[in-house]
Amino acid sequence: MGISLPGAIAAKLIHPENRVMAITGDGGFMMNSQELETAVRLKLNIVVMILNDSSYGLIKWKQKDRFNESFCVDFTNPDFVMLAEAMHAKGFRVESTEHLIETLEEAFRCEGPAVIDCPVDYSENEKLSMHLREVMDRYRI
Ligand SMILES: Cc1ncc(C[n+]2csc(CCOP(=O)(O)OP(=O)(O)O)c2C)c(N)n1
Repeated sequence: MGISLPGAIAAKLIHPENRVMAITGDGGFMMNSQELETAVRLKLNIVVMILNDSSYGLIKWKQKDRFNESFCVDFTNPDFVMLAEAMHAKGFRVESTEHLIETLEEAFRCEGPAVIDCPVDYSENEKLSMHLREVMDRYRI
């Protein structure tokens, strides 16, 4: 956790000719969000997409899978668009699935770092767990 933004900065410094995008959970982004300042100062054209579920989604998924409930994994987030703009980066919000590609293209056209707030529904993972359990039961794995 926390590596995606600094990792993207390092990748862009080493390969400036390549397009670089960090994909990070909201919890992971908030661990090192101050590094946006580095990306702005170095004028790095990187895109940071934040998968926003206002929780430590992976841990919540595991807790629910094992204990049928979750504990101490939900939190509130800043407005990521406003946070990006306050740090002199560009901020975007994905409003619908259809809107994702055009938002990405616009973010990659920006000068300097761009942050995309992308809401996600982690409950899809619980459906995946149920499906996997059915498959394992069926084949007695
Ligand atoms: C430094 C560090 N602390 C804790 C963990 C354990 N951990 C793995 S995933 C995770 C939650 C990640 O939450 P988030 O970044 O919001 O992503 P999501 O799971 O919601 O997609 C945690 C706490 C870790 N991998 N690294």
